[in-house]
Amino acid sequence: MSESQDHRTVLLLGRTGNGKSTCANVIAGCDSDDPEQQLFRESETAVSETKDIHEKTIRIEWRRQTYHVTIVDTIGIGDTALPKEEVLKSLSTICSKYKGGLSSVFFLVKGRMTKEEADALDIICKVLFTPQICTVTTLIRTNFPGFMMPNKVSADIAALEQDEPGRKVMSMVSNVIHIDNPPLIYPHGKETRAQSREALLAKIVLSEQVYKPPEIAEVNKRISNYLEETATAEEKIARMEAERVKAQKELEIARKEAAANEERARLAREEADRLRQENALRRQRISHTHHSRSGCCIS
Ligand SMILES: Nc1nc2c(ncn2[C@@H]2O[C@H](COP(=O)(O)OP(=O)(O)O)[C@@H](O)[C@H]2O)c(=O)[nH]1
Ligand SMILES: [Mg+2]
Repeated sequence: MSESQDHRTVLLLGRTGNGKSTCANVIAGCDSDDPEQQLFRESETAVSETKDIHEKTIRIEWRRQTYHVTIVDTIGIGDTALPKEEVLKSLSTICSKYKGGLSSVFFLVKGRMTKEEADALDIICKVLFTPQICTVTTLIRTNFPGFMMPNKVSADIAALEQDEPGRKVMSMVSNVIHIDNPPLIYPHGKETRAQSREALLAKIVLSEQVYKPPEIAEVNKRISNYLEETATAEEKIARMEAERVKAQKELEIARKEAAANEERARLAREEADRLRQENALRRQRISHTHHSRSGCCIS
């Protein structure tokens, strides 16, 4: 499907548990806390409910205009270290599925930004896409109850710029949106989600740029190269670790041998002392007997 005047495609990226599926439901205006009724399955556990790519195209009315928004929910990235084979392969299908282009990429982060999250976005931008994707990428700060308060929002942005992962992500996005999508059972959950939705829809609808992903063949080649490079780096780390463990074991063996040698030397010294004392005692006894005998003769 190619982007037309009334069509938008939104890609949601982020770590598992950062609120991608919830955000997808909020964009879609799906107000249900019954998992069976939800368009995208929200999960209370840290286990990813989205193993692959889930998409839904929704008809949305916004300021008296109708839009068709394709919402693309994805597998978690940056959950552990860098995105690995499974994650990259799963996400690579985006390049063939959305050849028409992506109008918005939402990178969801809650709380402190981790190095793994920042690195994961970096790899995705470089390996799957191209740096131009930044022009349509927005950092979405979820779980941010103060999102309607400008001073809280600017304080959060200033805090993000304080450490390396935050700075890295800020250099890869074109803007930041703060939202809060609490569970619907929370007091004011529904109203809070509706306010978040306004901010998200404005961004989606008003986004006029479209990012066209590279050809899938090129992406697959880049994934293979990346996996090869990282495998070599990982092998190097594993080899260094094995060498460190071996050296530590050798040191331990040498230490134990030295301790055993010292113990043997101590026992030998003790034995020598004991023998010396025995000999001295024996000599004393012999001399005593000799003197006694001589004394007997005199009397
Ligand atoms: N309070 C609050 N909870 C959220 C928010 N976004 C998601 N959640 C909760 O966080 C959990 C994980 O959300 P989910 O959308 O499944 O995360 P995903 O793994 O990124 O798809 C769920 O229990 C949601 O109800 C938010 O903005 N505020
Ligand atoms: Mg999910």
